[in-house]
Amino acid sequence: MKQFMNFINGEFVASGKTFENRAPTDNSLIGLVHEAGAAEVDAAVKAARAALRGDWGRMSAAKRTEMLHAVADGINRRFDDFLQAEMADTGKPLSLASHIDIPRGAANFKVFADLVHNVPTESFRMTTPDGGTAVSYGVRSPLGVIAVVCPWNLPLLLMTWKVGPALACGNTVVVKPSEETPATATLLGEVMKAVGVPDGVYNVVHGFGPDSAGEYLTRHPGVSGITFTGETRTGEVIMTAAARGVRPVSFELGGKNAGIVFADANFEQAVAGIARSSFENCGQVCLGTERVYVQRPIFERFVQALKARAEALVIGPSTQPGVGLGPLISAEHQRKVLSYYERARAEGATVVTGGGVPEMPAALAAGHWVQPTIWTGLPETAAVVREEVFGPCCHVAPFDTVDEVIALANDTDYGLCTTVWTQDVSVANRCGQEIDVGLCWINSWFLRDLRTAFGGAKASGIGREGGVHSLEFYSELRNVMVKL
Ligand code: NAD
Ligand code: 6OD
Repeated sequence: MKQFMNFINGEFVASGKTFENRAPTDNSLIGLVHEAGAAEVDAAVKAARAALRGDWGRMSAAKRTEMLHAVADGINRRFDDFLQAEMADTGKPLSLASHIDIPRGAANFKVFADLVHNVPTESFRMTTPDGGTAVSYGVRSPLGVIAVVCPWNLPLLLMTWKVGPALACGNTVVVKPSEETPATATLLGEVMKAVGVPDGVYNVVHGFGPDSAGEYLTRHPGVSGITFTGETRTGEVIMTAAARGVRPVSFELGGKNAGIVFADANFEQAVAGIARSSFENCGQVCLGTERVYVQRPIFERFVQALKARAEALVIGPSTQPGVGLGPLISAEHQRKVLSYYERARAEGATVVTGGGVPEMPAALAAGHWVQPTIWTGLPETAAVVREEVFGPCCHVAPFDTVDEVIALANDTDYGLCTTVWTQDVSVANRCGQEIDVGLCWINSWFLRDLRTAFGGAKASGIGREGGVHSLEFYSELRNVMVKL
């Protein structure tokens, strides 16, 4: 039986308490996860703190960069192991995991390792009151021990997106992967060890949130800062924990993102783009589109074309040829998504396609499958138009004017992202500047440049990561004033 152990101070550590890790595809048992209790979390934080004072703390920035490149190369060397582990834990299609999750998992180390060398700090020269001169300059130092609390939808990508810059800035980390997806964070421990990252720099504690590793870690006084990706209401709880000791937080939270298609858009590209943003990763992407607004002249045609795309998606396990839609992560999440499917119907939706569970072969019947689903005809007050479902579904509504659609897009507590499809540069830029989100994609979706700011407005997050913004969170900027 496969065992997913905690990784503390360079060693894999068992605990007296385990829980099952099951495959979303068929509910088969993948292995047992060793849940970290308060003692294991304390040991991990202490190891991380000690490492700050050890070889890692004394390491030159150049050597650290070399080491993080070696970590990326180590992931790439074991690409297939990471791929298999991610596919087993999530059930996502091989095409997705092999093109996005694992390559980005490696790239996150290289990009930030290189970036730290290319970001300047400020320097000022001034005349002092006695007529002399002083020069001041900034230096960045690590924040300390960073708690990295992760979700299950893009496990390696989202974890390394934070671990990469945290380590590049000289911090040490304690990672709490989602209880649903323990595998790739554990595997990364093996890579860290193999390439010689000093013990205690990268630690992993497994478990749940409340009364488990997540709570013990975020409450631990030895943690200097918390970076979290997950649900908005979990963010609220973690923020309370962070208040003790006034620890900084960086939060990437939920969304209810609008996709907007103007009548002048390249029709085929817009349909393909919205199909991707609504259904990719079985709709379990925080950046996904669950509210689609289409300009009236092309509304009916668009709905029919999106329906055709949804119905053409091959539903199945990761390695089945041509598969485009995997299962949801868990039975609990499947129940949640199906309850929204029910609610949409009860609130009067026209179900354009989907709305239930697909028929699957007997071997996969215990998996957490749902049909890609499109609704029309709901008021803006309907639950599936207001609340994050996190499933392969969207509501499509018509609109007439730019003012109207910007107001519709902004009528939400969330503010993560939007995807806008138009050929009109002025309209595109109005949307980019007037929709209250952290990220606006024009004629594209999930197109990433890791040097740019990433994060959400309103209830979708606190702070920005990416490029220099990551360095700002993961380091303390000190000012040194020299009287000459
Ligand atoms: P979640 O909030 O349930 O869990 C995320 C992590 O927090 C898990 O590791 C969990 O164990 C831990 N956790 C839960 N309660 C905790 C507590 N009280 N204290 C400490 N840790 C706790 O989220 P999820 O279901 O894993 O992920 C889906 C959610 O994440 C969606 O809302 C999605 O929009 C969001 N998300 C946002 C982004 C983004 O970039 N904005 C990216 C991915 C996912
Ligand atoms: O691409 C990224 O860096 C990122 N943070 C993606 C988030 C996806 C959410 O599900």
